[in-house]
Amino acid sequence: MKPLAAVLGLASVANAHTLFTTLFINGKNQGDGTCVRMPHDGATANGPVEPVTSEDMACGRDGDKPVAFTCPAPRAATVTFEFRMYSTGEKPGAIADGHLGPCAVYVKKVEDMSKDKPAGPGWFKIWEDGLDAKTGKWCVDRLMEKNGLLSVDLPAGLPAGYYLLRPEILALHNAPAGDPQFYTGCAQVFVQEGPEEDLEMPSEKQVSIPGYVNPATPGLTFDIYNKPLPPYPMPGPEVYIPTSNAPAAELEQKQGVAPSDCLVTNANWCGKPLGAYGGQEGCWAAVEGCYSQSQTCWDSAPPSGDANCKVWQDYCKQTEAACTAKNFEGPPTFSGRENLAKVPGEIPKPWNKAFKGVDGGAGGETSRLTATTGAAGTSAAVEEKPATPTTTTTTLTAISSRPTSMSSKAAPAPTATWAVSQSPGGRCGAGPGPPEARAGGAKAARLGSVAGPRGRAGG
Ligand SMILES: [Cu+2]
Repeated sequence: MKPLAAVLGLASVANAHTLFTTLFINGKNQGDGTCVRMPHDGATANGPVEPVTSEDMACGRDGDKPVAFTCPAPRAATVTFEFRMYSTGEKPGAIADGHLGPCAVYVKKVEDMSKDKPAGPGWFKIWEDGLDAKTGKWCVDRLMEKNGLLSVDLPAGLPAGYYLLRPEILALHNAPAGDPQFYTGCAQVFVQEGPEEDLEMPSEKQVSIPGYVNPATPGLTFDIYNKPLPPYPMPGPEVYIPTSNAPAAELEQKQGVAPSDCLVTNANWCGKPLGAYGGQEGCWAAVEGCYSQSQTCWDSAPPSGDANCKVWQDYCKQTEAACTAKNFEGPPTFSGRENLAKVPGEIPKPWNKAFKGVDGGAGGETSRLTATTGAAGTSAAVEEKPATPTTTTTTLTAISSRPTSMSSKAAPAPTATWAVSQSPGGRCGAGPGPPEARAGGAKAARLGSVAGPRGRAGG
């Protein structure tokens, strides 16, 4: 009989999973939830996607709904994905203990960010990390060491344009019981410059999501509690790094551009300046307009948080107070400060670099990162990170062949209202772990004390 506290503690930990919330481009924080598609329901947002054949596998639950902003990225930028156990980052933690398994990053080029479906063909994998046979450590172990921050270099061979970037974690703690747990979401990114030619993608390197894995895929049924561990069969296609010797071309971003005059943003919402006014009527109209924007902010705030909706609401209160005090000239100067969740650690350099073959990372049995042959210059350019051949850069301004929806207007923010509840809910399953892990002991009990409601056992 196990100590009750340990069992409950483990169950609580297991109920907290992970969620991709925040994107960094060349180390710069884009803002919590900015350019990120994530589930709308805060109560279950950090739960796994299921089943593995569902369309939600592409960009997670609600991943078919575009967000208003698409973040611009220079050619060959380093992008970093932040995974949080608690969606708003109000408590530390990247992913629940024991959720061991591989990670990967997939990319899909889209023509129209507001309309193209993420589910379906056109995905390829630009990075992966599995099991290090020497140390027995998984990608998730490395991700936890790096505080949930996963960095990859975008290939210099990506033509300029719109991309969905899809980091994926596969937690295998319950896999032998038929419950492999995928955690994923998508970032909307605009690559500003790239080779002036179409993306060349060999058919064997691209996959459909869903479709690229099924419940019987060996990497999804793998028993991580086996000793010794056999080599891990990475699911999905081989890594593919597009390369090109074509001259570079810049493209102008038309879709998803964040307005330049936002006083404050929250995820994909922008607080627009209140127009100048004088007189009682104008004052109260401004207050009303301010609260109306505020409502849009709350309604659109994703599980990653609403801190800047509060900042904006304070501004509305300030405006209202001025009207009440009969100071009818306005608006008041906005003095709120944009509020970002604390970044949990240093932005890591990419590890397990695909560009150099097996290198300074997992390596080991599962690594099959072969540098793409040819175009060695491109590889080097990525490694050193400067060399965009500016002498040959041309600027493509007209995007005449694109549909009319390529307007510069941002897509409307989702209008659905959802609870920004942060209780780490959802089913997880403690898994048929080894006895020592199940017993948990002091560590599990201690984690349990901070990890959430104790009574909620996983399914
Ligand atoms: Cu979990």
